[in-house]
Amino acid sequence: MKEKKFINKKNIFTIIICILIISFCFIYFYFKNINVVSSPVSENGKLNIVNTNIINEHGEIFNLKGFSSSGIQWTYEMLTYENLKTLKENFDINSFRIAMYTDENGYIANPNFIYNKVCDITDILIELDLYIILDWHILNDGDPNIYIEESKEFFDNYSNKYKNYPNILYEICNEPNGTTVTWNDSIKPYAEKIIPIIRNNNPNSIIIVGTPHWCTKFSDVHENPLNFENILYSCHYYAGTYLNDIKDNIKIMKSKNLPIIVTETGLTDKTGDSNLYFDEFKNWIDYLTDENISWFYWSFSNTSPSSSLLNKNYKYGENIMKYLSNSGKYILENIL
Ligand code: IDC
Repeated sequence: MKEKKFINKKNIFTIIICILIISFCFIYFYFKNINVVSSPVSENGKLNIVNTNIINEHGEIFNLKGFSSSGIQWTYEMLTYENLKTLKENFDINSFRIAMYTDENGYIANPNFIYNKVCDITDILIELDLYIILDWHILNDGDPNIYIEESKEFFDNYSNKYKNYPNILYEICNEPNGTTVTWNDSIKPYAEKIIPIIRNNNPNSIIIVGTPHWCTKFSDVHENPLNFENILYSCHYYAGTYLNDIKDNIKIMKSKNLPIIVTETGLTDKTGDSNLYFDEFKNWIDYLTDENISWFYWSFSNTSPSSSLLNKNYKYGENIMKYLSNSGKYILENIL
């Protein structure tokens, strides 16, 4: 009887198919586990505002999405290269907002210390190729004119130092508030003094201006807008604090060619520490995405129990992904 050869045509074919399948599986699982690291600033360059959109240097619509820090006077130790890199890679953000409080032991109390911290964090974010919002975070000091001299000095120094980097957007007053703090008499005149100082160093930079009543009221703004190019008006929205007319107001702003950016939004109510309002938040983010409105989640911190991305057990130096709060997990799984 003729012995059957093991190496016949049929077997060779089967062996080749097996090798191909094994190689394919290997390549697939190898690359699946590697985060594809994005390069937002290298790819999109200097941003500009055209009508109500942010446009990249190729003329395409570009939306910023990222996290805001909490007050850096409390959280600078967690704003390290490692943590911000982990954040970028796992959440696929293209930007980060540095919240530099004026009051509450922030810039006004320790200008040199805080300025150096801001520069350290800015340098890290530049290295990570992220866009950066530098936020002059007024809050208890509801009128931006209270510290206008400090603001002039700060923005002159900072915009001069970083004038060659397309990464930076300047937010000149976080949340103006208080019954006497109006758009026409307080915020607009303040902006008209600060904007030329920044533009003198960095002529085409994007500047973000806070709006009255903690960035929720726009009627005076669209009656009397700023007369500068490349301006974004800031709107803040927290899912548990119902603002029924917010979308109507944004629509009016857009119809007058006044662009909006959401430099703070959160899953909680405006206290930053309440139940989480998942459905409301998801609807809001879907709306912002449809409308091409950029947004920043408040906040990358472990300071405020429910809105913070990390829970309070997080210790500096540990891997942030092990300490995601319920908010952090929700954002990771459902939003970004
Ligand atoms: C909160 C911080 C909290 C801090 C408090 C007071 O989460 O740790 O104690 O400020 O400084 C804002 C503000 C922002 C608030 C946030 C949540 O811009 O500073 O942060 N919020 O309350 N506007 C609406 C909500």
